[in-house]
Formats: sequence, C-alpha cells, structure tokens
Amino acid sequence: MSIQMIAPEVKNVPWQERPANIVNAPIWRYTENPIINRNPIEGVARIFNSAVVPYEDGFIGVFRGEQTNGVPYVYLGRSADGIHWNFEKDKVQFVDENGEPFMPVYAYDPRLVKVEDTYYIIWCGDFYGAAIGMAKTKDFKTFIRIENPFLPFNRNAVLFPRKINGNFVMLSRPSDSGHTPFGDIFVSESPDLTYWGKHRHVMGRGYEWWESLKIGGGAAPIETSEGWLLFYHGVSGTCNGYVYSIGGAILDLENPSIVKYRCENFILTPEEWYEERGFVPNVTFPCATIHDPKTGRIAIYYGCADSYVGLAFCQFDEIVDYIKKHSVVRDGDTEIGRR
Ligand code: BMA
Repeated sequence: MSIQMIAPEVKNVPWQERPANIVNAPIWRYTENPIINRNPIEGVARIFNSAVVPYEDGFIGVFRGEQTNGVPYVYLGRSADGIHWNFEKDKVQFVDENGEPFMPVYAYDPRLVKVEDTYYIIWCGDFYGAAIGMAKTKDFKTFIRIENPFLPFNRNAVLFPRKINGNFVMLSRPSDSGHTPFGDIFVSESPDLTYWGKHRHVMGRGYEWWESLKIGGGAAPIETSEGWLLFYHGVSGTCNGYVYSIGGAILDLENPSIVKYRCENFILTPEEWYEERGFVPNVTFPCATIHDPKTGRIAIYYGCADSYVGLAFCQFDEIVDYIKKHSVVRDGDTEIGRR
C-alpha cells in the first residue's frame, strides 16, 4: 500500500507545478521568491524564519520581524493565498495567565502548531540565556504565555501536531547563547505543557558534510502512515562561515526518538540570490509547511539569508521516496536515545 499523509485537508495549498529540469531532490522553488521582501512593516527591516498555518478560509502566520533597532519580535500576518501577506503593525502582545502583559525580551524563529483546538507559538527568547518561549491562542487576539518549558540554553523547539500516547511532544535543540558550533535534536514529552520529561535523543549532527556542524528542528512534523516526516536544518561550517541547508527524515510514529529514514543528501541548499545574499548569507531555514493529504502537495516556508521568506514545493510521495531511497541511518539515529 502506498504511504498516506494523515492531516486535515487543505484545498488551497500555495502551488506551482514541478519544472522539468530537476536533477536532485524532487523539490522546487516558487518562481516569484522571495514572497516577503525587505522593510515589510514600518519599523521592521526584514522578515524571515517564520511559520504559517491554514486558518478560516486562508492562512495566518507568526513572523520573525527584525526591527530597525536590530531586536527580533513576533508579528502576526494574514493571507488569502499563502503567498501575499498583510502584517499587523504592532508586534504580538503576550500576556501571562492573569492577563497581565508578559513580553519576552526578544523573540525569534517562531513556529506555529495547532494541537487539538489551540494554536501554540514557540520561539527562541531570553531566559537568562537563549531558551524556548511558548504561548497559546485560540483566536489570534489573546496570546497567553506558558512559562518557560525548558531550561536554557535551547533553540528550535517545535511541537508535534498531536499528542502521542497521551502527551504533548516537542523537539528541541540544546545549544549555547551564541552561534552554537554543535547541536543535536532531542524530544521531550509533557502531559500538560508545564512539566516536561522523558527527554530523549532523536538525531545527531550528521556524518554528511552539509549537516556536520549542527542540526535543528524545522517545520512541525507531518504525520504519515510511515512515520513523522520532518524537514529540519543542517549546518556546515565552512572557511567563510556557516551554511544552512534543509534536510529530510522520517521518525517513528509512536516513538519519535527513533529515526526510521534520514536522507543523506540535503533536499535544498542555498543557490538563489535571495538565499546566498543577505544579512546572513547562505541560509535556508525551514519553519513550516502547508500540506494536503488529498493532492499530496506540500509547500515549505523557509527563511532565506536572514532577510526574506521563500516558498518551495514538493509532492508528498516523491519526497518520501527520495528520503527513503537516499536514507542512511546510524546507531545514534535508530536507538531509543535514553543512554
Ligand atoms: C541561527 C538562528 C537563526 C538564523 C541562523 C543563521 O543560530 O539564529 O535564526 O537564521 O542562525 O544566522
């Protein structure tokens, strides 16, 4: 039986047909990239590394807005087609459980995941060092922060879109507060989003050179009959600085610390001007997908060169086939990760 994607239907996934000339991974860029250009909001110089979900008849997203004073915050955007975005002028106003203002010092690389009837925003903020920030909303009007789930130093947290064995499940990447020259992906569980445990190692930085320095979770995993399809970022340290590429893996459904398939090749790497040139050159940084089980269409949203947002497309069956065909898993991947 062919592999199934298990997700709600999305009729209007942003899409462009596959060009004929693909020689590597079956993924192609939107020809009108970047979809978000510089100076998109007054006081915001760049939007990149951002996440979107289907909402009402269109889409809604949380965007990393680098303000003109250099401090990143989360901004809300809405779109009818997932390509053209309207942003709110003011940054998202977070409150605590009592409704009192509770703004992070800064917030970057937000992810946005719906679990049951609630939307969760997860970002990297300051908690006496780089750490995971988290908030919930049901209406995109009130954003209630959930107290810091993890100790510093940590980044790149992303929730799974459903509970597994009754618990919320989150990927994260322990780090330092700087330009972390190391990093593996871990998974943690929580019954209530307050108490986290069962921390397990998912996968380490790769043996392959494109991901040999560090890796980090990207888009929320997509449930499939074969496991959780994960688009993540892998980093190579070159003599001219870090290069961020996009990788693909499939994690065990019931026990996502086990990697079933891990593509030894990057599936996308900086090639276009908007990926190679910008505030930080050579960065492709996935944070979300819009995907539809019926058509098998997947649109990947990725930050480009810390300056823009780009869109890439792939067909579910083709990308899964490619990941499986080029899969190399090692002991650190396939073990349960609880040494
Ligand atoms: C990482 C994060 C990302 C950024 C990347 C490249 O450490 O800060 O937000 O895209 O570096 O600068």
